[in-house]
Formats: sequence, C-alpha cells, structure tokens
Amino acid sequence: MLNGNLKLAIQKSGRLTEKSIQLLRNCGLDIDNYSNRLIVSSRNFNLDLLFLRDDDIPEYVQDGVADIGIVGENVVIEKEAEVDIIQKLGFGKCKLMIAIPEDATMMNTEELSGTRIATSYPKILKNYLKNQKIDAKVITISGSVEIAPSLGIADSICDIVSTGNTLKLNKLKKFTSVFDSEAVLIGTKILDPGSEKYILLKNLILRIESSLNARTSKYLMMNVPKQSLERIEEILPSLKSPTILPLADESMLSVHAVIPSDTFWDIQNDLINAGASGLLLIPIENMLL
Ligand code: PRT
Ligand code: ZN
Repeated sequence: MLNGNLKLAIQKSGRLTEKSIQLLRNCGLDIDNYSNRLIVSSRNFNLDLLFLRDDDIPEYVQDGVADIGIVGENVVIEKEAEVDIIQKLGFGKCKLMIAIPEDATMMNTEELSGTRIATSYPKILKNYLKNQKIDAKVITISGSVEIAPSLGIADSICDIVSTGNTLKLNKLKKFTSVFDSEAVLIGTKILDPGSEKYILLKNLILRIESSLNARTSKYLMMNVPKQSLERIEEILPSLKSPTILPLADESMLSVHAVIPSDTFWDIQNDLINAGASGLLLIPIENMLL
C-alpha cells in the first residue's frame, strides 16, 4: 500500500461502481477485472483503487487513507466530511426528496411542522428544515425508509428518488426536493502540493475533465454553400470558431465544429434550411480545452 501511488476509493459494489470504473477507463487507465478484490492497481498509471462501502469513503479520504474518492454528494454532505469536492462527475444523479402518502392533502411545506419525517439522511434533512423554519421531528432509519409511513412510524419520508418507482410502489408521492446529488470526485485536504502524488492527481483531474468535456460534446461536419457561411456560423453553438475547409466544388465549403451534444436536434433543421448538407455527427473520445 505505501508505494507512492495515488489512492482512489470507489464504491465496492453498488450503483456507482460500474460508472466509476468506466470513467477511469475513458481516461485511458488500464484497470484489471476488479470483482471481489479490495485493491486493484492500474497497469499504466500510478494509481491504486480501493473498493469500499460508499458510506466509508468520505472519512477515508478525510483521513488521507485514500487521497481521492468517487462518491455521491449526498453521502459527502451527510457525513460532514472535511474533504474538497474537486469535480462533479455527471452520473449517479438523484434527488433527496420529502415524499408523503398518496392520499395526503398537504399543499405546502409549512404543513410539515409538527409531523414526523423518516430518513437515512438526518443531517441534510435537519439542515433543510432549519433553513425553511419547519419544526418537524426527524426519525432516523438506516434502510427501507419508504415503508415507515405504512408502519405508522412516520408521516412522511425523506429519501433518494431517481425514477420515482419506489415511491409509487409504496403509495407515496413527491412533495418537495431537499437536495440534488450526483457522483463527485473528492480529495483529501492533507495532500502536500509539492508531492509526486499531487502531480499524479493534477494529471488525473485533467484526464477526467477532458473525458467529461468529450461526453457532452460532438464533432459536427457538413457541407455548406459559400454564400450561406455567415448564416451557418450564426446558427452554430460552437465551443470554438468552426474550421472551414475548401471543397473540390468551389461554390461549397466543408465546415467542422465542436458543439454541445444536446443542441444538435435543435439546430439541424435550421442548418439544412440554410443550405447545409451531408451532416455528420461524430462522438469525441477526449477533449482538452
Ligand atoms: O453498499 P453501499 O453502502 O456501498 O451502497 P448503498 O446501498 O448505500 O448505495 P447505492 O449503491 O444504493 O447508492 C449509491 C449512490 O448512488 C447514492 O449515495 C446516491 O448518490 C446514488 N443514487 C442514484 C441512488 C439512487 N440513484 C437511488 N435511486 N441511491 C439510492 N437510490 C435508491 C433510493 O434509496 C430508493 O430506495 O433507489 C430507490 C429509489 O429509486 P427509484 O428509481 O425507484 O426512484
Ligand atoms: Zn451505503
């Protein structure tokens, strides 16, 4: 373990495991099959992966047992860990929400005062209630929070919601959102900025940023009549100015641009109406801005 490698803690087995490994592989890291192992080293980067329960990751990083970690922001905040949130990672998105029984008639959050709310996130919930000046009783439960109202233990729950199916199954409905979460890269505050590990960390962060940028962008190529170029440039939500290349047909140009992935379907009609043809949309593997 004390080999000078950067130590990254990720969830051993759960919702974030696959996507954490995928992110690292997208960054060019060669990672062995990891099933049932506690520590795995990358073959081509000085990095050890530590597989832990997600609840333990913030504290391990806080204490420097791991230098960095990937974990839900909800867990970091709930554990009140003294760590830096380096980067949001765009996966594991969910909301911590208060949900009430389907037949409840409550309309606004003040009506939560005097009621009992069951949750596994007492710190985040108490903080929310305090900010909203709601005087409710928080009942801490470690699992299966959604059954608390039907057991008569609580009037409502505060739990993670993703699709909302679990709420429906338990005859509950969304009431209000308390906290938006996604997986984050966290870092220890005790890493020496002059150390080798710090250089490794900077390198890894650069790779992660480039991989995240790439995921949200696409490379668009198209042919454009010369006289339409100005109009096409107005339509393009390009990250940088587009590349313009001549074609054998001198009345035409080839235009290449990096665009945010989600904008293509909004602009494709305008581009075609402006004379663009042969549109090609290509995924980008990595992108250094
Ligand atoms: O074993 P370990 O302690 O490591 O794992 P865990 O069981 O505590 O966590 P895990 O794997 O369930 O979740 C890890 C992280 O994923 C969470 O901390 C969140 O940041 C994030 N995440 C994203 C979710 C969900 N989506 C999610 N839907 N975490 C939990 N859920 C549960 C939720 O608790 C509820 O029971 O899924 C149910 C609701 O889902 P829907 O889709 O029915 O609304
Ligand atoms: Zn957990």
